[in-house]
Amino acid sequence: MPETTRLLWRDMTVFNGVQELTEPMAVITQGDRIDTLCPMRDFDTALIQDAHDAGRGKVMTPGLVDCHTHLVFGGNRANEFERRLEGASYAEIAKAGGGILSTVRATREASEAELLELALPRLQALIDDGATTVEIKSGYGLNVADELKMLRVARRLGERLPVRVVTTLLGAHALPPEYQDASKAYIDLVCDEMIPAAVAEGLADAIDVFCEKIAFSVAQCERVFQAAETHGLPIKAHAEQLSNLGGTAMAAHHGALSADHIEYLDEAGIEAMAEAGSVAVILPGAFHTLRETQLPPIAALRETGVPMAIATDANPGSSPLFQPTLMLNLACTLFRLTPREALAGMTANGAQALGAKEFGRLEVGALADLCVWDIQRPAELAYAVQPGRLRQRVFQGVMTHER
Ligand code: DI6
Ligand code: FE
Repeated sequence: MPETTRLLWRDMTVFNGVQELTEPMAVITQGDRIDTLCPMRDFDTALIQDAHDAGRGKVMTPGLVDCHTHLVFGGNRANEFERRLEGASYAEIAKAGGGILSTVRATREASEAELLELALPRLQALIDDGATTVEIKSGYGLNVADELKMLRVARRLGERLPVRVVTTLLGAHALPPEYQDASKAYIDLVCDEMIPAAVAEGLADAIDVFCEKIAFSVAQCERVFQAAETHGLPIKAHAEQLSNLGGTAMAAHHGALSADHIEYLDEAGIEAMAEAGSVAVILPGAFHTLRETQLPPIAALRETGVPMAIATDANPGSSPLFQPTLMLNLACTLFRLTPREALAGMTANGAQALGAKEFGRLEVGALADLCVWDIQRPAELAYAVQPGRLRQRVFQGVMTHER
């Protein structure tokens, strides 16, 4: 088969990123785009001309979009996992210099080449489970050189594997030890040096912050957003994960693409998100791993019409889970999303959380990122946790996986 070609599927059950289409469909890709998406009863056999017959009668979805990950890191935190089993909390471990800071030490020690080798199998795991777009954050370097090192690794990952990598600078993730009691000076560093340096090298597609008692205040995060705005970069926030500080509302007022976690989000925050058109990125893997009990306000988000995305939050501490379809299941079982909402959360709404319109949906003209699954109905993807159901994966019109 040529690199990109004309691929044809018939009698497909299609989840288009928003909903399951009611009729069996024909789908044709041409080059890197979706060329035809039509009900079988309108299918014209002339369309078969020159097309490679890629199969029929299966479930097709957009390629999955994992819009929130921390895939690049050194070391692991199995020891903290064990400590939490003995009763220590995530916040306690963080305050005692573990948590994010323990990964910072390991990440600073690792070279760019080492970090790349460590991250490749993690990214491959996401790809093997259907991801075609993966956002990767920095945030374990916490100085200019090491944050840029992480972002360079993220860019290289996207060159090494057939996946779209979107990068986010998360300099304001935690206060590094050398800035103890000098958080203002650290925020100055993020705003005045880190962001400009990342921009100069073209390494950041967006800017993120961790707005939390164990991280940075609303006012500090707002300064970071102002610096991002100066450089024309979109923003997003880890907010309302462990407490309600109001970071989400502030981020929404600055036009944030998304607010992520948001277990403790209140009415005012939801209203602000609705007004700004921000996406609520919910992260059931972190909720599960940390055994949180405060549920994100799903019903209110749904009623207010705030789009919900779902992501792995894949990271060494709060979500060492590298399986996108597991998140579909957890979003339904833990957060009571419907399978349709969960799937939209990892396709169209995941793309929206990245400010993207060209992927995450199956529609004519969209990029041909798609997955064909060995199941009967789209809901099965959320219902069962069962690796190995990915039959075909197409990235930008190229078949990268077929079995
Ligand atoms: N919230 C998270 O879930 C990740 N970062 C953040 O601000 C966790 C990062 C870690 O524990 O290493
Ligand atoms: Fe995160």
